[in-house]
Amino acid sequence: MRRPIRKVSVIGLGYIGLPTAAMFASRKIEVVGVDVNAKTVDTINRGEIHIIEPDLDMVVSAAVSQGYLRATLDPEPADAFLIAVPTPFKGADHEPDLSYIEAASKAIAPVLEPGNIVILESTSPVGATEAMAEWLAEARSDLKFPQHAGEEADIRIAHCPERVLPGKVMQELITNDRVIGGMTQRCSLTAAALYKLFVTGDCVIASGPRAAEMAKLTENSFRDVNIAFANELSLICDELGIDVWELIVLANRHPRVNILQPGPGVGGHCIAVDPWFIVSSAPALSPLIQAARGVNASKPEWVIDQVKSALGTHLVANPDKTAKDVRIAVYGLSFKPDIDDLRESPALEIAERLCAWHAGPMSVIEPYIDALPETLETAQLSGRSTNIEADIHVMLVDHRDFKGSDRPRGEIIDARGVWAGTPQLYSFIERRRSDRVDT
Ligand code: SAJ
Repeated sequence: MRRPIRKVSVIGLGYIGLPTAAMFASRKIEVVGVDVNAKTVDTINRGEIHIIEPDLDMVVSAAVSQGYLRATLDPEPADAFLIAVPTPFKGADHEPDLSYIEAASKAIAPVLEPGNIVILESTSPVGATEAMAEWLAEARSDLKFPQHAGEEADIRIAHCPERVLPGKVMQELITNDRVIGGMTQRCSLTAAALYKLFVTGDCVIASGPRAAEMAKLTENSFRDVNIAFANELSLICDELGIDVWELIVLANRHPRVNILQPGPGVGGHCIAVDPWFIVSSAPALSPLIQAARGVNASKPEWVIDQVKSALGTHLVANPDKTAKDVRIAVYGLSFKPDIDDLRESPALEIAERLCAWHAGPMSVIEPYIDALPETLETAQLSGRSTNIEADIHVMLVDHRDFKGSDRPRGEIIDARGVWAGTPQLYSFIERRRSDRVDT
């Protein structure tokens, strides 16, 4: 039984759920968002947002004022349920934590009706959609589910992983292709019809949820492994006295080479997490993925060591000074350029560890925040000006505001290549980056 989609319920109103809910609502579909956080629910019902994502505020405000979007703490009946809750890992073995998916499944089970579709959007380890289907079936023995009834099921179930880039979510939600892994063919077709309400990209139907789960994990692991290659090159180049930014520009002139950019480490809530979901499913078969995680996770330590050695060099050259007299300037705290998101940020980790270690004054230049986190309370926030007097300059995030800024005087630790090379090389790098990276 397939019924028309009149009402969509989105469970989890975070970085993925809220933009997705707003997108359906902008297409004049009734959307009810469900979240466990009362403050989030209130904020959205006022037409405001609790996260930063370009253009999201306008779409939410319009959708709420026109009556297409509202938020609630308690699930209610709908035609389609989209689950967009966190899937972190737990413990030293990085085991995936499916407790949020389990809780969301148990929360919606009582309101499910024949003809509904339930779609898992959260990035998940292989097998999570089947686990979700079982939690739902256990809670609703009166309904038929696809793992037992196939196409005769009352409820359709699919995995459709979110794949949007923070900072470009409202655009990529529409234009990106969607991978859809239904538990049956009809589950996939129902999910595809739902996304086609706003997606202009292709809805690509996978053989099932396991392939769709693995596809998403593979995309982020691909990026992690490639960034690790760039980060490893940066260490090798430092040892050999070669400018890694120049090296990458040169090597990328080959038609089949496209090396990504080194940095202070890999941050965010996806790329540093998702590879572990593959590793936990096949630990003995994933040495490359594990090694890449190791390379990227150790990069902050390497940057800190560079700062420590720059401080040593500065003190040798200035024997009248002690560490207390040495001024350090840190450029950028967010996990990647041009956003305010500090969660899982290697730049923030480096700044915090330097702040705890350094006896002298520290400035932080971060145009995207108004106040420093408590962990940096002894540092001074300096807005967006790069005209900072300091003895050691540590470039961590290549925000737009920093690019093209003059190389300051003093010791330089440039983890992003902002002050790298000659002006000609710099503008060439910029051209190549805008062609190839993060687009
Ligand atoms: N980074 C580098 N060098 C690079 C590119 C990125 O060091 O050349 C760093 C960034 O600075 C950042 C981290 O990697 O710290 C991750 O940034 P990102 O822009 O690569 O990715 P995310 O985490 O913002 O979003 C990723 C995207 N995945 C892919 O591009 C394959 C996005 O499409 C996913 O939807 C998202 O993960 C997710 O939610 O899974």
